[in-house]
Amino acid sequence: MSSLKKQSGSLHEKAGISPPEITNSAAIHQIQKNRRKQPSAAELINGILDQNRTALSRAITLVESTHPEHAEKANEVIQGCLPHANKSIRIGITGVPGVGKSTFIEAFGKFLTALGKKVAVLAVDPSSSLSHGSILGDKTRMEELVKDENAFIRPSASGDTLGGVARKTRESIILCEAAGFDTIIIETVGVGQSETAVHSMVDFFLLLKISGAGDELQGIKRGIMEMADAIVINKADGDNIKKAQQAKLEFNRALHLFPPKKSNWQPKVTTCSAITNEGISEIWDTISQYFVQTNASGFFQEKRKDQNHFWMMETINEHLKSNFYNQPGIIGQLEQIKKAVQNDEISPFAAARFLLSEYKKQL
Ligand SMILES: Nc1nc2c(ncn2[C@@H]2O[C@H](COP(=O)(O)OP(=O)(O)O)[C@@H](O)[C@H]2O)c(=O)[nH]1
Ligand SMILES: [Mg+2]
Repeated sequence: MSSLKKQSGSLHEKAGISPPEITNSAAIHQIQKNRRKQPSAAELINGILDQNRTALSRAITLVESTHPEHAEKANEVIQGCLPHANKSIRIGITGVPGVGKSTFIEAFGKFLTALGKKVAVLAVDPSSSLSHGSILGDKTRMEELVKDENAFIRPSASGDTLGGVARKTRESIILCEAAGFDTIIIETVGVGQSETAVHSMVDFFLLLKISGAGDELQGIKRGIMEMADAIVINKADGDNIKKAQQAKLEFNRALHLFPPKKSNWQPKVTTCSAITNEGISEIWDTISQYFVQTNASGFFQEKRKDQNHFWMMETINEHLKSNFYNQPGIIGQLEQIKKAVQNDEISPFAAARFLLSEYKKQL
């Protein structure tokens, strides 16, 4: 750099030798080389179908990328994997922080790999953008599952809207299935709307609870109870066993008050301990029963079709919404129109119609 050459001082030890460049050209060269080495979509697809975990990880990173350039390649990879997907069962697990989700997934995951299953664990946690995914922080709780060659654990996509995180997770499910994982576990925290998003991408939805101070049903969102195909009362060990049994009775009673599900499945309540493994195999029995029943009735396939339809509509809605709000013509007028609505100068409907017509003009 010429500006540096002109400088004199202690940095110039020998005359005639130019100072090192501020940026290391060797490093740049290496980075460029690596970039060139980025696998093509076809290479990624082949890698995934060969059950290569590096290819799977890379493809998921591509799916999670917000870079517009990556979107096209990600689509190509997903499209190539799609014919090989769909051959798995997808289980959603939710519950408030501290209920034992990660510990449960470690125990349950190990149980499944011991049965010869290939288990992929993904997370939907839009609140984790700062901590880079709850599962990553929890990997210590999944110490053995992380090392298991029949398990694949991926922390949640970070820094996005719930819709964005959910889409990425759905696409990652396809990639994991194409890579030969037959059991997909999606973890989500029991806050916000993320349960609904997860419910609409899994076949079986499991709500994890712990027994509390007596009134078990207090504070539980009715909508979540209605979504659950099983309620599992965790930490049923030591002094907790009796309380857990009591909670089981209460939940069973409450569940019977709900109208029958479209699946005709009567949700089950069980207790377990993710620490002692007590009750883990019974949970798998319940899930297996569910699959036998819903496969026989045709509900299983029907639900997946509905979910595909739902996600197509969701993706369109998300896209249209962000497209609308990001139009320069809308950005410029939105605040002003909002104020006019607040001051009763224009009706909310007329305001909306006006903005939509402004939007159409720009298309
Ligand atoms: N006694 C007991 N403790 C448990 C059980 N499952 C989880 N824990 C403990 O509960 C705490 C929270 O567990 P964690 O898996 O991180 O919960 P998460 O936030 O839902 O993922 C940890 O200290 C676990 O060791 C269980 O079955 N029995
Ligand atoms: Mg956790």
